[in-house]
Amino acid sequence: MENHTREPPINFGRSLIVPSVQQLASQPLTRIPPRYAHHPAASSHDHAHTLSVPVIDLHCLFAEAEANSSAYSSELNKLHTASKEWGFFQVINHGINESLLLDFKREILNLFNLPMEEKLKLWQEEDNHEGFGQLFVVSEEQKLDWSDMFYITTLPHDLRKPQLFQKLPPILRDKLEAYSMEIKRLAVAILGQMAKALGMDTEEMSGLFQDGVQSMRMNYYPPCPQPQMALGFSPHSDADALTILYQLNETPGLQIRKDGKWVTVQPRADALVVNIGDILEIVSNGVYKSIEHQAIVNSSNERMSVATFYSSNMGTELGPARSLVARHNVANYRRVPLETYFKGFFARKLDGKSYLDFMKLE
Ligand SMILES: O=C(O)CCC(=O)C(=O)O
Repeated sequence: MENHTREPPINFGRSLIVPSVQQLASQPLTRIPPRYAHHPAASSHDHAHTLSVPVIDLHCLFAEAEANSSAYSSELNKLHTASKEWGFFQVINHGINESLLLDFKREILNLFNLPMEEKLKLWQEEDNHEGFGQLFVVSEEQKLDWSDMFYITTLPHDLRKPQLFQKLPPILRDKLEAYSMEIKRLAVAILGQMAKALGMDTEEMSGLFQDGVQSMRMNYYPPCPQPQMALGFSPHSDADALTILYQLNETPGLQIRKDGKWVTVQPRADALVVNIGDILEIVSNGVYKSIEHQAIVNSSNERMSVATFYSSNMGTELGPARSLVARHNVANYRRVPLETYFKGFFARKLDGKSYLDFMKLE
């Protein structure tokens, strides 16, 4: 007889439960509690640079790919340079329907505006970090970020936590489902172009990412009475392959570390922000770089964003692409099962790019 018992979904990690910053910030505060006060000298407000991150026109890239025109080669080259030198870029003409983006945005606003008793039903549990809360909190002494987030694994379906999905407001669930599929399509298409730019076997790239792990992190940064002392999101690089960030309003806050300086990414209503994560740095054998980024806060405006993380298929080994190792005659990173890699990432406090050092070979 067949055994119909379902395996429980993999548990990638947990995070200590912390209070809601949105609720804290709704009180008349003039100072922030000490646990949110980071190093005052680390102010990135005053010295942020105004360089613009590269903008890639995806229509040009996708529509001209077959024709291999000079417009295509020049856009592919722009993508390659942005991925090598910036690790971050904005994409325009991405093909995601504007009404879906607006509907999804409205539902995320509604999610963060639910009454606290409803939010508590969606709060993280002690043994798993999905739901409302903060990630990477491993000690009671650790400084906290001035933000709340809602984290959820969306793909593949068998990694989802059905109890969490069922508790989501139905319209949000529908919009999240549609957005998740669109973002997966976009991520796979961008990775396909990157394979070409890297000189990597395109089938190897599509094989690694056809059924990838996708999760989303919705971020809410309330206004902060001491913005120079606080951080919305501590500096980190992403563990995934490709992150696609939708900045839900026009309040700037995202900063990336470029040549040792913090550069603010100005939100553009017509663009999504894409960044290289540690997995793609490894798969590209170090040609593309994951870049440290952070979010700062301000005293007058709330800010919201949703980051969608896309990684390789479960059950695969993470390591440099074999077609690139053959081309470069060297493997610059070790190989580990993807699951081991993720569990190690979520078990730590976020600390810049330090987790990647463990994967590097001398
Ligand atoms: O809100 C932002 O701009 C940054 C978000 C981010 O880095 C993340 O969710 O990983």
